[in-house]
Order: sequence, then C-alpha cells, then structure tokens
Amino acid sequence: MARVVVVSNRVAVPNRDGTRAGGLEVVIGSYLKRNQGIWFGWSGRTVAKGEEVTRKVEHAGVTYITTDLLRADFQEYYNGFANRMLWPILHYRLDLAEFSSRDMAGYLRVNELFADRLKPFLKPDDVLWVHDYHLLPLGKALRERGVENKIGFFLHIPFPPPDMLTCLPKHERTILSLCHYDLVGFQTNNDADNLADYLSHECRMPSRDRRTFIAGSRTLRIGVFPVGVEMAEFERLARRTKRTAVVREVLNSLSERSMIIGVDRLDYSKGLGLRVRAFEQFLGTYPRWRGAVTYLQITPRSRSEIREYADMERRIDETVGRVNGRYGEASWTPIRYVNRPYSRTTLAGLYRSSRAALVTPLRDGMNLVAKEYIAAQDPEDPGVLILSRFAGAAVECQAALLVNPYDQEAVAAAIDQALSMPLDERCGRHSALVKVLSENDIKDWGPRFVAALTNPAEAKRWSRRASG
Ligand code: GDG
Repeated sequence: MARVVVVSNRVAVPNRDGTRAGGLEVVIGSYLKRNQGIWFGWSGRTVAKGEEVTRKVEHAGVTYITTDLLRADFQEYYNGFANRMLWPILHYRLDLAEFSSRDMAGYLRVNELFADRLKPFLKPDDVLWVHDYHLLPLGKALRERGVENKIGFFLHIPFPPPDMLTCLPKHERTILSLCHYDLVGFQTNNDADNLADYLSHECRMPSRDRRTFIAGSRTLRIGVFPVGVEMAEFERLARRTKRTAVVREVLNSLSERSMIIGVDRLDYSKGLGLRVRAFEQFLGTYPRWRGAVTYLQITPRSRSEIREYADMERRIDETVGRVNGRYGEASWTPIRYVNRPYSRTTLAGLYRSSRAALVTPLRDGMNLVAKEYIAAQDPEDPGVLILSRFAGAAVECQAALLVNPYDQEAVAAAIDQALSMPLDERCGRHSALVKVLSENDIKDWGPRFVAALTNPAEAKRWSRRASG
C-alpha cells in the first residue's frame, strides 16, 4: 500500500484536553488513526522572518510535519484571502466577501511555500491528499516543482454555482487551478455538479461524462465522498458519558425540563442569529413550552481576529440577552449560551440527554454535529434532529425534520413538532437515519477516497453510489 500524505492548513498534533472544535480535524484525525501516514501543514505558530521552523513529530504511527508561517503571510493567506474571500463566497455570502489582490498574492505565495517545504519529504510512490479551501492551488504549485505523484483534493465546505464563483476576481488563478489534481472530491452531488458546470460553461473544458475532464495533458476526475461519523463508537461513548459527573450536573440543573441542544463553531454560516430568533418566535407562538424547555447552545469562538466574526459575536450576545430578558424568570433561563469548548465525550453525553437538536446552518458542506447527534441517541428513546435543508447532511438525513433556516415560523413550528413527537415516530425516524448513516461510516471514507484516487474505476463507482 502506498504511503498517504495528508495536507491541510492546520495540523492537529494530538493534545491532551481533546476539546478542539472543528470538523476537518475530527475527520482527518479519525482517518489517520486507522490508516497512518503523514500529516503536513501549518504549525499554528506565526513568527518573525528567519525564525520559521519545520518540525517532525511521530505519534501512534502517524508522522506530523508542521511548518511555521511569517506573520504577514498568515494575515494575507489565512485571515485575508482564505477567510474573508473564499469562505464567504463558497458559502454563498457574496455580501461578506472582501477582495484584495495583496491577500490573493499572499495566498498563492503561502501555497508555493507549502509546496517547497513539503517536497523534500515526498517519496515517488506517495499518494497526496490535500484538504480544503486554504489549499486550492497547492496541486498546481507541486506540479510546477516536478511532483508527478497522484494528488487528490477534498473540499469540506460547499461549492457554489458558476454565477457565484465568477464573482471571485481572477478566479482562474484559484478555482481553475483545481485542474492540476487527479481527483477532486466534494460532499454532495450538487457541489460536484457546480464544478462540472464551471469547467464546461466558464472554461469550455471538454468532458466525457461531467465527472471526467480533459485539462491539457492531464485528466481531472470529480467524485462525491460525503463525510460521516463513527456511528457505533459514538453511540457507545454517549451511553457511557451520560453518567459522568459533568453531564449529570447539567441534567440536575435542568430540574426535569427538556433540553434542546445546538453545537457550532461561532461562524455566520451556522445561522446562529436566525436560530435564536426562531427560538424566540417558538416561545412566543407556543407559550405552553415556556418554563418547560431549556435551549443549550455551545459555541466555541473561532476566527475572532476577523471583524465580521467579532461583529456577529456581539449581535448574537445581544439577541440571546433579549430573549432571556423577555421570557426568562428568576427560576428559568430559556437559553444557556456558552462560548467555551467542551470535551468530545461531554458533548456526546449532552447530545444523548437532549430531546432535540437544532442544526440550522444557512449553508454547510456537510455538518458533523447533525450526524453525531443521531449517533449519540438512545434507540429506545431517541431525540429529534431539526436540520437545515442547506446542510450537506440533509441529503442523507431525509428522516430528520428538514427546515428552511430563513423561515423562522417554520423553525419554530419544527421545534414544537419535535418536542411533541410521539415515541413511535421518534423511533421510526431515528432508525431510518441510523440505517443511512451507518452505510456511510467515517471508517470507509478515507479508504474510499484513496482507492478512487489510485484506481479511476473506483471513483466512478462511488460517484454513482453517492446520492444527492
Ligand atoms: C467543516 C465544514 C463539514 C464543536 N464544538 C465543540 C466540538 N465541536 C466539533 C463537533 C464536530 C466539529 O467540531 C464541527 O464540525 P462541523 O461539520 O459541524 O463544522 P465545521 O467545523 O464548519 O467543519 C463542515 C466538516 O468540515 C467536515 O468535513 O461537515 O460542513 O464546514 O465534530 O462535535 N468539539 C469539541 N468541543 C466543542 O466544544 N470537542
């Protein structure tokens, strides 16, 4: 078996507290735990010129290679182009995108720097697997340095239609550079179709079947590989941790009230402001639930150094305060809003203790919280998932209560429906969801992608099988 070299912006070198919040780290960590290999990326440190270090650490069969970035490079590449331009555009938020050619130059420069620093570690038969929007042009930079290995790319976040992609100034320098990969993977067929449309209509690139494109002397294949979760392991973890002191303490503090849970990084794509307003509407429209249900929203901060994130944080704080002030009582706080991260085990126990989960992103590549919530439930007495139709997870989670997150009345009605749902309907929906999600356990995700990268016939098979 060829050695797999995973490349992502951030490398999660195992830490002791286990409270890191972020889908990509969870997914890659779970792949490398079983399949070993190398994980290359940024160390998380920014340094002054001349102080950059590339380090190599071995842990449980995985080699972690991390590299420092200069402060200015990080600012332009990460805070600038990746998170103020690509992240909003790829999440259909043209209104929040801020272009600067200086940031784009920094983005391209850091991708070249990654290629320079990675190349000395590569062996001729290594298979490279690059992750996410920070590294769209890394394949091109590696090819320019003579790397002829198989290189695949997986996008964890949504990929919008060409009309939006082409709002990205000089999009050929970033989006079109995907053609230097052998395989580009997406979460859903919708995302894959959008790249096919961009290549066919915008770039007039010939294709055989909208999943295979001829780009000069190279062939680019497009596939669909929805990320999943470890279903059985997560259920076991949730069963065990429901009895731990932290989870028991939360449950005791509810005084027999039902709990609704939300868990999201603090990000505008997650639709938190609208969600809190929908909960407010729910309390207004269905007064019988006042005092009978508590909504726990766990929201670790992310990217606080970017202005839009700081503004959003303030607005959500104000909305939560308003709802609690309007409906709360001395003995009951409707919304418990916490910005600190919890351990994965505590989260699992809290999911299992919640009567419903509110997962209402405005756009999401997949959304692992939705799947983790389903995995964590007690099959004899499961809670109900309320899920945005704009999360990639909605393709598989048709048995959830699917909602339009922009429609506050509909979300409020779905909360009422979830809390009133009879046991047999809850069990029926839950077993349908478990069946679908177990067929796409995260254990198979990485091997599937790597097989498709190294064996084109596999790619076709998987893109036909993946629904949506
Ligand atoms: C990107 C895409 C795609 C959250 N809070 C805590 C915590 N988390 C964990 C969750 C979950 C992960 O972080 C979040 O994953 P999501 O999928 O919900 O969202 P993103 O971080 O935006 O992930 C997304 C994903 O990549 C994978 O491809 O699904 O669409 O945007 O696992 O449980 N973990 C801990 N403490 C917390 O407080 N330990």
